Amino acid sequence: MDLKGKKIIVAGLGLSGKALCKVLTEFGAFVYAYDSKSENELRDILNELKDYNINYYFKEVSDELLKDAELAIVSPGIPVDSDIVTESINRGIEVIGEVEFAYRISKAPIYAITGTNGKTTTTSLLEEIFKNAGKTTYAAGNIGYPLVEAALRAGTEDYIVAEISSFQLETIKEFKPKISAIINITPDHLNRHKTLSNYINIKGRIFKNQDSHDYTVLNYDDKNIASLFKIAKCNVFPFSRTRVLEHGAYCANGKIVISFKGNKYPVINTDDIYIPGGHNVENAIVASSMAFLAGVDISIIENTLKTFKGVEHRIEYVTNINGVKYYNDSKGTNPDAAIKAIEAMKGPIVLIAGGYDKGVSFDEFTKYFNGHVRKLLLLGATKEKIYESAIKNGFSKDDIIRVNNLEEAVDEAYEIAKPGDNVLLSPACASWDMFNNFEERGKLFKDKVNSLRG
Ligand code: UMA
Repeated sequence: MDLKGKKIIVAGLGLSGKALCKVLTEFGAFVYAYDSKSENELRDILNELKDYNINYYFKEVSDELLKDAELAIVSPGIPVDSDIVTESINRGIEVIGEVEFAYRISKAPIYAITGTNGKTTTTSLLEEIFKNAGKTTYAAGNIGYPLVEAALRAGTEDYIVAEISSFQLETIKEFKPKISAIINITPDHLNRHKTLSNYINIKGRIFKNQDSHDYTVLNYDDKNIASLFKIAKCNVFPFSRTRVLEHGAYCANGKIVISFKGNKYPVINTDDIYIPGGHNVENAIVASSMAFLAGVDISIIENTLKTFKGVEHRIEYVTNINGVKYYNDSKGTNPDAAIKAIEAMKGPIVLIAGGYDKGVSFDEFTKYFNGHVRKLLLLGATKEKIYESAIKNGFSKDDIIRVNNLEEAVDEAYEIAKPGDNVLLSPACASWDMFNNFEERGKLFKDKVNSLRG
């Protein structure tokens, strides 16, 4: 891609924007970076980019920023109806997302995974399987390492495993993964995507450019994915946890089995998968299917599933204090993810929940409390919304405590938890009302929990 001497707009100066600025400067482009925040708010990132020749524009989308630009590359967090996107389009400037740009410059094949939950675990698991198969592999995308950086580094013989969000899929055009997968779909990000059916269609964009030579791995049990089976132009490789499939991957008699071209390949006993919980069986089936279709030996897949220890911030065991186990599930950023974390706990739960309001209902989540959650600690923007929903679903108001911040939540949890309890941070919400990201929230939780030992 020849970008030398071209004026390119980079919209958003977070992780993706920072990586784009660096890569584009290396390609010899004239970089015009825009962010709706003020210069002062972005001081740290500007400092990191001080050695790069970049023109900055803050807050307003100006004529000077747009004039003669050939391409605008947007960060995932920028909605498609924002000023920078609409005004660029009005001027005839091509607008693409960071993922699309990464695809255009990548020499390595991209194995792309989306879904509402399980993306990070499945991405890391597939990365590990490919590494164990001897491939130099980069895990990138929504997982926190910008895809554009991986695309710059990876050579033709290497593999990229990309965790892809709905935000990122909105701004792809030619993006064509080697193999794609949709793990599951439940309501999420409806404040941006408005309706569930719009969210489902955006998820389906992951395979829109794949053709009859390619595979997409789709969840056969998920009613929200049913409509996507019909529109895929590529080969669909279905998976099911409940039904035996003639073609696809499934669970039967406690085993994951792959059925392909008339042959059956037993992969692993589900009890031998190191990471616990039914949702991780789903993640394991998806990673196994993608690896199998990529030509990896079953024995390598099996051995990786036996040893892979999971990812940070996803039902991550922190410590045991006085017989109480503490778990960090800061990545539980929607109700369905938090339900899965509750399901995975053995014993009563002191649950810390609440955060940024994405406009989804909490009723399925609070219905699940019965018999699992002993005490509920609420914080953040959705505090009252979850409170109302919990009361409506029969949870006693005597068992709910509202707190002002995460530190206070941990202190309260420490006071009320009894030996045998699990203190679980699984907010069912994004972190953006109180933190920059879920990692920051999870780290603070772990630091605070570990300080209790003292
Ligand atoms: N900004 C604007 N205008 C806007 C909105 C944002 O200028 O209308 C600016 C902000 O002021 C900020 C910058 O854009 O300076 C932030 O961009 P961003 O929100 O795209 O964040 P990045 O740091 O680039 O991180 C993004 C993903 N974040 C989001 O999609 C919100 C990260 O996913 C991803 O790891 C990273 O790209 C990798 O390149 C995180 C996430 O929360 C994990 N994802 C959501 C989720 O998983 O639920 C989708």
